[in-house]
Amino acid sequence: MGQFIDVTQDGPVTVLTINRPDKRNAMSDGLLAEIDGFFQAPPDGTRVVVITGRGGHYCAGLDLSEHQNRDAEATMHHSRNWHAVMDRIQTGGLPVVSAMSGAVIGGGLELATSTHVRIAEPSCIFQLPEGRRGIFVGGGATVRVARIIGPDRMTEMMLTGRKYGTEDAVAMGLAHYSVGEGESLPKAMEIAHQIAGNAALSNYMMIQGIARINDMARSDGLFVESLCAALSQTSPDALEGLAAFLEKRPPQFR
Ligand code: 1HE
Repeated sequence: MGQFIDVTQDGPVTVLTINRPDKRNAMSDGLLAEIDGFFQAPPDGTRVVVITGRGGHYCAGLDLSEHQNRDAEATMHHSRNWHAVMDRIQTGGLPVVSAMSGAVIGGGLELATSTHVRIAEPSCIFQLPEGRRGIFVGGGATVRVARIIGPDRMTEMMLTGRKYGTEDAVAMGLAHYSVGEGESLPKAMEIAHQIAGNAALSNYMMIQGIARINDMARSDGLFVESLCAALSQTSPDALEGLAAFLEKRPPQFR
């Protein structure tokens, strides 16, 4: 619990709810610090995290009322801090599922694309309106959003400031699931529990490995894939997973 986030646990799944509905869950420095604190020390027993927003919006991006007061040096540090927090979410080792409605705008889209499974309701608005605000992205979109939809499409998205709806977002990969109104959190919980049933080391390798390998040269990536395979396939969970399959029973991982 914090001033801007609520945290609840359902077995191995911990739900982080952004709780600034009066500001459409805009990302103030205080909110970013609380999200960072959560991921630095997730509650004991957490195997998967779900992020959602209260009040019909996921996150309306950078808190623009705070942005007005920063000089260039402070803005640079602010952007680098966003990068550190978003990196911690993406490659901290825990799978993170986003249950999204309403605004997934600017920094909200940067947050979403740091998470691994994204579920969108019909009310979702995916937008990068920075050009209309006289600013630029700074929370990692040029890397994460551009790698999902491509730099060409991201340039067009930013130049026009267009709003993509859920079906387009799924087609482009900004979201992975389209669900009905009010269904994103139940679907996120279902998927999160399913992911929590995987071997923890396999999940860790997926979170740590795939995005990093995508940054590497082909030969380096293939070598690191072999290292990931060597570590996971010689773990106790691999013995259990393979035995469970052959014995036609569900696996019991650590
Ligand atoms: C905010 C913010 C915000 C709402 N910072 N206060 N993000 C944006 O450019 C998105 C700006 N927000 C919007 O486009 C709209 O607010 C929404 C489409 C999300 C929702 O519309 P609506 O009609 O439901 O609400 P509203 O009346 O516009 O806003 C309600 C309140 O939330 C209002 O405050 P109030 O005190 O007048 O009640 C708004 O000022 C406040 N609010 N969004 C601050 N973003 C790391 S760099 C990333 C760069 C970016 O993220 S740029 C994109 C920023």
